[in-house]
Formats: sequence, structure tokens, C-alpha cells
Amino acid sequence: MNKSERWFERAQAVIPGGVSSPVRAFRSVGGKPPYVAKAKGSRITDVDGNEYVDLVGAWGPAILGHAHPDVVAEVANVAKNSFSFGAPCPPEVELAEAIVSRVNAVEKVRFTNSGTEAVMTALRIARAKSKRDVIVKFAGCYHGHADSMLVAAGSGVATLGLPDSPGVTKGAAKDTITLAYGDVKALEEVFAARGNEIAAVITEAIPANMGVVPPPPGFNKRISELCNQYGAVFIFDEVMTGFRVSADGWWGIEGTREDWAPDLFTYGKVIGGGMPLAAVAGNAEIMDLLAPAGPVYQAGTLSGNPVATTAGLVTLRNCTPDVYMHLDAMADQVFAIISDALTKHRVAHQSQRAGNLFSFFFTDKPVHTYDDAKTQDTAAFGRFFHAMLENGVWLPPSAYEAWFVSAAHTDDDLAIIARAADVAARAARQ
Ligand code: KE4
Repeated sequence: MNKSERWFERAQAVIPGGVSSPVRAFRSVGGKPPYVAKAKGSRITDVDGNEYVDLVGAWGPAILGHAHPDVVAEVANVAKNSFSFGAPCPPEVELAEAIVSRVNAVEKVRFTNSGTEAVMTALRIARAKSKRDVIVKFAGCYHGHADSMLVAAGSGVATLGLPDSPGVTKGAAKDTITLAYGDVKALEEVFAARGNEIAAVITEAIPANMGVVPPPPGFNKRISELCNQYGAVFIFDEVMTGFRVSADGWWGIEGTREDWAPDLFTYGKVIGGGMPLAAVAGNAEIMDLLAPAGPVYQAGTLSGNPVATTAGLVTLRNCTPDVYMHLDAMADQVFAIISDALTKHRVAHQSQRAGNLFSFFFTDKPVHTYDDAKTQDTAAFGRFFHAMLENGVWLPPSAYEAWFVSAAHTDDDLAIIARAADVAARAARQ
């Protein structure tokens, strides 16, 4: 056994599945996960000394690349004065101001410690504001693991949700309606049938947790229109896309151009720079419903702590226009390299992207919904994944995830990816 295998064996004795988050265990691609010793820039190194080009980026936070010197230095400085005060501190104000200055539909921010908490808080605000219970979500969109978000579609379009995990009660699921992503007609039907019960519609800005599904033109705008028409809250989940696909997220690309705005945003990942930090944000009126300004309770021991807010603040400050241009250029190149290799080796695939988020489905038909995504050949993806890993490229270990580049990825990384992709496409083809 190598060191990673020994760590995995030890981990499984004391941690369920040996991991702190399920996707990391490689169950959907097979094999055992390498254990990571360190990461720097675009590279990640396992405990056996193997180095990989990293296309996971800690699932989004490592937008500048791992261990950016400015972020590390500033965090080290702040950490010397204690990690957390349980009291207000200047960096949390500066980070909130940095978010407000970047997104003109946002006037106030409340920090949480995870995207799940940010979504939970957004849902609670929406239900308090509308005095209604029903939430509408879309199949294949992931919004964290709050009970009301782990809900599968009911039998009919407007019927109550069913628990999508043991431990989620019927009570927790009954107020969540799950529709097929992009199905405007179904959404209009649900509003027509139950518009006065709907507290909120929540969607991923770009669905990227079923693989990347570009939002159909006008879909997000239509959600906004229906929410405004029926008095529901539009929650735009930018945990993955916020400050990654542009300086003001996907809304900054699509919403400002088409002149619509969600009522609440959820953010995470990039705004914590790799530290546990996320946020719910929106206009002052709706955000001031949160205690202690308003009656809606929400709290967190470590929320807004100086170390996490400093990591996020220095990360955002380093996300310059040049960084976004580089991210888009790197995404263009990796997208083309992989697509070309799969095409050359005649692997049935769909290359799909929105902004600098992209992924590849091993299926011969375009993926617009979660049902479409489930037609992909995950065994072929598993072979592709492991061939890439063996050739020095660490992809997200699931066919249902987005791929991430960073400001630190270079032409040297692209050369490694290109060599690995040729071998991996052949392996997928088998
Ligand atoms: P966290 O609770 O994991 O911080 O955020 C939940 C969340 C909410 N909304 C969106 C759009 C998200 O993508 C996420 C979390 N994303 C996954 C990546 N597919 C996190 C990785 C994991 O679960 O290990």
C-alpha cells in the first residue's frame, strides 16, 4: 500500500467513508482517493509526492490558484491576533463592502460558514417576507444539504416533494416542488396553480452540479418575472459562479444585460478564498428582515471571523480584470483540448460550458436537464478520469461536476492536460 492508501484505510476507521464530503471518496469514478499533502498555484501534490495539474480548485475557492502569496501573508498576519473574536471586526465590514461594490443589486450581506447555511438563510428570509411556505427548485440543481433542498420531484408537476435522502422527513419535503430545469411551461403552471403559496424559486445561476448546463436564454429572466408577478422571492444561487465567472458573477453577465435582478443571492467558495465562508445578500429592505435588524433569526459562532473574511477580502481584491480574462482564456483552451481529444478518438460526448465553467458528458445527446445528464456513460468517465489522474491531471471525481481553472494555470499546465487527454480519450473509448 502507498501512503494515500494507508491514510484512506486509517480515515475509514474514524470518518464515515473516510472523507468529510462524499464526492471526495471517488465512489462515482471508482478507485481510492489520493491524500493531499500540499497545493501551490495550479498544482496539487499527494502524500506520495505525485504532483497533478488541479482542475478541481477546492471546488471553486482556489480562483487565484492555491496558496496565493498575498492571501497567505495577510491571513498569517491576522491569525496572529486570534482566529475568531465572537465579536464584530473590521475585515467582515470590508468584505461586505467589497461584495456590495461589485454587485449593484446587492446592498447588504450576511456571512455564514457554508453555502448550505447561506441557502437555508435565504429560504427562511423568503418565507418570512412572503408569509408563504412553498419553495420551487429544479432537478439537478444542488443548493447544499439543508433538508428542504434534498427533495426529489413529486409525481405530478405541482405535487409535493418527496425526501431525497433518509433522514429528511415528509414534513421537511412537502413544501418543496421540484421541476425539470429550464421547463418554463411547468413553472408557469405551478405559479398558476399555487402562486399564492409560493415563497421562493431557487435556481443555480448556471447549473453546474449535474455537470454544466447553460441556462436557456431568457429562463432566469422568466423566473424573475413570475416571482415579481406572484410576490415570490427569487433566490439566485451563485455559490459556485459568484465572483468566478465575472466580477459580479453570472448575474453580472446575464442579468444586468437583460435588465432583471433576483431578490436574494447566495455566495460562497471564492468569497472565502478557501476558508469556510459564504453569504446571503440582497437589497437592504429584504436583508434587514434578519435579526437583530428584523425578526428572522439566523446566527453563527464563527460567522464573519477575521481570518476567513481576510482570506476572502484579499482573494477578491486580487480578482482583477486581467485575472478574469486569464480564467476565460484558460477555460477556452482546456475546453478545446478536451473536446478535440474526445472527437479525435470518437468518444460520444457533449462539451458544455457557460462563462468559464465547463464539463463533458459522455453521451450523444445534448444535456438540458438532469434526466438528460443521467444518460451519460459514467463508466467511460471513470476510465477517462483515472487515465487523466495517472497522467498528472486531477479532474473533479464525478461526471456530475464542473471543471475549474485558476489565475495560476499556465501553458505548461495546458501541455500536460493535452498529453493526458489523448491517452484518457482512448481509455474512455474502450
Ligand atoms: P457548501 O455547503 O458545500 O459550502 O455549499 C453548498 C452549495 C450551494 N450551492 C451551490 C450552487 C453549490 O455548488 C454548493 C456546493 N458545491 C459542491 C460542488 N459540487 C461542493 C463540493 C462538495 O459537496 O464536496
